[in-house]
Parts: sequence; structure tokens; C-alpha cells
Amino acid sequence: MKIAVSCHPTQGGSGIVATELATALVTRGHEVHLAACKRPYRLAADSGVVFHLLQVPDYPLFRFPPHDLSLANKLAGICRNHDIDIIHAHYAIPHAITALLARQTVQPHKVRIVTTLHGTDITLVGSHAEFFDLTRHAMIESDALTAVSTWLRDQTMERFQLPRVPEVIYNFVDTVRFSLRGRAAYPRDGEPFHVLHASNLRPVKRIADIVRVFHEVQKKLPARLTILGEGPEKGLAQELVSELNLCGKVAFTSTADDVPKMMRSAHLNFLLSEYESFGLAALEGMSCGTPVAASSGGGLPEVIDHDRTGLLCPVGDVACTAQQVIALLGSRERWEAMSRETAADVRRRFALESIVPHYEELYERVRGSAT
Ligand code: GMT
Repeated sequence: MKIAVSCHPTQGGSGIVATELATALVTRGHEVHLAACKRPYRLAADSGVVFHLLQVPDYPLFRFPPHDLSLANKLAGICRNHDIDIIHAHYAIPHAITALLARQTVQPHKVRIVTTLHGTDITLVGSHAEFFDLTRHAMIESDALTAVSTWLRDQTMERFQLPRVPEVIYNFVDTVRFSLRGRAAYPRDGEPFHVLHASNLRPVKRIADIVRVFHEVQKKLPARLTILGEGPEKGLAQELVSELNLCGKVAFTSTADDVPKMMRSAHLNFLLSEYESFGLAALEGMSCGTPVAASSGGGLPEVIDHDRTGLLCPVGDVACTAQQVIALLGSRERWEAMSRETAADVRRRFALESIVPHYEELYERVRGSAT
């Protein structure tokens, strides 16, 4: 099949899912084109995905460069020149809308639209009064609509009251890349535990809670924290780290050359968000045998089984989270069992090989459907 993909190329999870899916589809024999204003950082040079860079024209009349029109125009060109069957739009705003415009532009060429909802496109951006009607329209007009968790599906129905329920296709992970090979063992006496948080450091991630939990943990156990990523809350987190005298124990790093290696080096991942529709960063760590201490917000309980594959803690409850983390890290037997079980569970439920065929099956169904 021939598929055109649009996504946010920045560090967010939706762009990662789009890129990983595009790469997996090429491996499975499909022709895949990806259009974005920047090369997604996870798109490997040898992925086989054809990358189309947008060149949004600037002009004195434009207060804002018209990125979305440029994307629609680029997608239309890709559809026409490469005889595309499916446009897969990741994140409703603006990608589902631009896909509609591209489809209309290339008529009578038949191209189908699959839109995948990732989370904040529904809960924050799409629900905003300035975007609500367009988001709803694009979801209704897409030929298929998927959500990355049941929680997100239900949120979408509650907020947008769509005539059709989105299908749930969970996110996935490449368990060969995110493997256990070389994973850090339980620390020997006196060695520090390495705990990690990776995200785009937005308010929804509750970075201050992570720093505060770490503050409690390091009082009881030798530990260091890495905060990986860039985002608006970074300054606040840095201030808190310094206020709590944690500077020698907390490292901030913008990017990692080798994300799986970073995940494997950690004994625990933190994801204490207000909510997560899914929590891809947790999944990638779990695949490397790194248990996660997560909040129970949003779809995280669909990914993490409390006490077996990770810890689920009440949103914002620093004391309870710290207590659970100290108990887990303090027991070698329990940590090792959870590390093994979390990696095994990911392979049973979220492996690339079992999830990607759901998208292929959906594409086939949509391609064969009447207009
Ligand atoms: O919140 C982020 O980290 C970015 C955001 C995005 O759209 O790029 O992530 C959302 O999509 C990911 C991939 O499907 C999910 O794993 C994240 O849980 C989701 N974030 C939220 O719901 C807050």
C-alpha cells in the first residue's frame, strides 16, 4: 500500500509513534511518505521512509506563516505524484484538517484518511473553543478514527459526541531496539539508583512532583535523577532542584543519542503526569525492563498493572509516591521480579509485530470501503 503520513516532528510521543509506525510499515513492504516542517528526530536516515520537507513561504502580508496550507498542498502533491491510497494523520490539529483539504484538492483521485488521536489533541487543543468545531468536523470526515487508549476513546466521545466511536489501537514498541541487553543490574551496596524522567516538560507532566518525590527518595537511598527533554517547565524544575539542594544529584539533558541505552541505564522511570492518554515513554522503558512509577491519570492503568509491572500512584500525592518508590527500590527481590515481569508484559501486549498489523488491517478495510 502507499501511505502518506503527517505528524508533529518535535519530541512529543505522537511524532514518535508516527515515525516508528512509518518505519515499521516500510519494513513490511509498504511505500511510506512523511511530510513535516522538520525531519522527525526518530526518523533514521536508512528507514526507507521518503521524507518531504515543508518549505512554508514567508511573506510580509502574513502575520503567521501558513504552515497548515503548505502541509495540505504538500500532501496533495504527494498523493497525486505517488498514487497514495491512505493519508494517516497523527494528532487531529492540524493534521486531520490538512488531510481533508489535500483529499479535496486531488479529487477525483481517491485517497482515504485515517486519523489517530494521541491525547492533548482532544483534551487540550481540540477542546479549545477556537478549534473545537474544526476538530470535530475532521474527525467525522476521516474514513477511520483511532485512539491510543480506551480512556482517550471515552474522552473523545464525551467531549465531541461523535456519531461513530473511535477504534482503540494501543501504541507499540520495537522490543528488539528497546531490549534488555545491557540493562543496568540492581545496584551493589552504596551504588546510586538511577531514576529517569523523559518528556517534553510541559505542565501536564507535573515535573515539580518528580523533583519532590526524588527529594524524599534520596534521603533514604543513594540515587541520582536524569531529566531528559526540553520544554516550558524546565526552568521551574531547575529552580526547585537548586532550592532543594539537589544540584549534584539531578542532571538535565536535552536529548539522548541512544534512547534505549538511556532507558536501560535507569532503575526506575517517573511519569507522574496529570494524565497521559497512554504514556509511550513509560512503555519504552518497560520494554528495557525499567519499571515505572506513574500516576494513575488517564490511560496509564491500561498500560501499567500496579505492583506487577509498575507502580500507580494518586496524581499529586508526593508522600505516597515516594513511600512506594522507596519500598520498591529498597527490595532487590521485588525490583528484579518487577523488571522481568514488566519486560515480559510489554512483549505480550505491546510488541510492534502484534500492533502494526492492526493498522494494516484498518488501511485495507478503509481502502476497500465505499466512498
Ligand atoms: O504529552 C506528550 O508527551 C506529547 C503528546 C504528543 O501528542 O506528542 O503525547 C501524547 O501522545 C503520546 C503518543 O500516543 C502518548 O503516549 C502520550 O500519553 C500523550 N500525552 C498526553 O496524553 C499528555
